Amino acid sequence: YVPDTGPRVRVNQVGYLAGGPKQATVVTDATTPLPWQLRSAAGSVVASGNTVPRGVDATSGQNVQTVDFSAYATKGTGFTLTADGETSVPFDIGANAAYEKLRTDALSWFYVQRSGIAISDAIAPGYGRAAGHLGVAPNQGDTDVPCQAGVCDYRLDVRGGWYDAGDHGKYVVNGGIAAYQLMSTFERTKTAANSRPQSLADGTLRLPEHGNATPDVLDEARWELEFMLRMQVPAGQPLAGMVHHKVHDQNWTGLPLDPAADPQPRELHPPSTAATLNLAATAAQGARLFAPYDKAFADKLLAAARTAYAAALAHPAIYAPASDGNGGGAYDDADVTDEFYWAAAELYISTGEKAFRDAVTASKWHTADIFKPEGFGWQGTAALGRLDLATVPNGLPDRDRVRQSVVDGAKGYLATINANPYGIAYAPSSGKYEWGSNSSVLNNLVVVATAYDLTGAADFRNGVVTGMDYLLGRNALNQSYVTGFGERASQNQHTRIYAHQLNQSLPHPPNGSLAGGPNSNLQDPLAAKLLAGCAPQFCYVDDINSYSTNEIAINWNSTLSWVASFVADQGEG
Ligand code: 9MR
Repeated sequence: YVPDTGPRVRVNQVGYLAGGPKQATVVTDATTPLPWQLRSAAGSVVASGNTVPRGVDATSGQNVQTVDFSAYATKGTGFTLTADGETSVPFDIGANAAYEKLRTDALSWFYVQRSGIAISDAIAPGYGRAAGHLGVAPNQGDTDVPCQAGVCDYRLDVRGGWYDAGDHGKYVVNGGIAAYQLMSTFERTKTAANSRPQSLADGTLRLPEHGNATPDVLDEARWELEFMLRMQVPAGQPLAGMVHHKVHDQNWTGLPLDPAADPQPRELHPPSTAATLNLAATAAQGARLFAPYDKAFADKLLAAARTAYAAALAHPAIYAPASDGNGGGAYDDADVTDEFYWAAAELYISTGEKAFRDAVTASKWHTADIFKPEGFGWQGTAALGRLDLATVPNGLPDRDRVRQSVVDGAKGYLATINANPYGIAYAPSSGKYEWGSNSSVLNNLVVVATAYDLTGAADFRNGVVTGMDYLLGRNALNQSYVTGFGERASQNQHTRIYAHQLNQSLPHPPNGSLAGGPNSNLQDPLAAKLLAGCAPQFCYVDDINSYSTNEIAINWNSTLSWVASFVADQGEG
């Protein structure tokens, strides 16, 4: 299998901010500098220079050179870049509008992933469908769901939330980080100097809650928070206050499958300490953010967060096992000390109470170097607490040190971006890319962006903007990983709903859908067959069957939303 990688000059296929950094990568045999030309849509050369040889890049195995045309700052569309006899796909200069669209599309993506509500074709043209999992035949859930055998003898109404990814499972661990990142996208507008709250206000996204005077991004996060609240074990039951880890089908289903047509029995899986702390953290975060808009909901969130945190303290080591992976993902985690830190941090920020502050400062995560090359994610959440302690006002005695730790972490990621000839913000020490690597790239960019918000130092902002180039086409595959953005964009991601590749009467995933991205471990049969021996950047195929390289997921679109929102806020054309 040899992928079609198109022209050897690799650019951000969406475009560059007029006032931002502008870099490209040339795949070539040449080891000495080559002349390059930037051409306008009309074909005239508007800038030129020489490439910089970068040698053989370990992430791709390619000999590459880089182009820096940052000095050219005139807006326009249809530019091309030529070097070594090859011409790039066309791109824009002055891409702010594209990033505004990316912000809106990436965030509006969550509405069409909603469970338990009919998706309106008027709101999401082409994506209307019946409500999924409201107990209407052939669905068997989620309004009255039993536990797995032997787990509990009550039933719960766990309707709502988002479908996690290409499957119809709903997982509290992963719902947590995704809801957090949507709320954080909003909370950033309260703390970052250059942010634009009006871009996330009521009426900005494609969702049904317009006119309720609540920012749309919070309405979307609330859809998941309400589900997570329903997953909490009721008072009077064993393990009251703990939170069920997940609800999903008894067995895996095939593709495509409309959620409303899923005939599988649904089951509640056991509570876990990790899920309980995901609710504690996000409900505490939500309590402070919803307070101005819906005091009763904010109070309910805070009460649930307190109950959950207390339950987790009482049951600190109930771990979701890796073996529980039939019919849904395991989301296993055998170390929840980082979730304890995150939850304590959110509770402390929202309440100011000493007990939570003491839990924060006593945690090993409070002073640990948490900004590792691998980055944070659903399983490692300490960074979520640290980032909020750094950005959201609070009374921590060592707050300056906390803020400095984020800046120091960001410097590491910035060095990674600058060292890689494709500007990749992710360099795991194993040398291998993991499942959902694109989300790791983005989560690292969140840290760099936060350092910009904390310091105003332009290097950090430029690093984030350059880091986006990789996801939007400046890479070994010449692949934009976001549907609808760029000439050569992913559009066959693994999903039961938008399975156009399998049934052409179904749509492709909506614009703004992020693919999981290259995964060196080739954990699905198609990838294993096609991609054996791949260098990290080549471990990807835009095929619906490759769930380990090409799925969609809520925790991936949430970080895309955060970073797209940050870049859109930079303006600069
Ligand atoms: O994103 C998850 C990744 O970190 C894990 O390595 C992988 C295997 O356990 O699971 C991924 O999450 C999937 C989940 O288990 C089920 N829904 C789809 C998710 C995205 O692929």
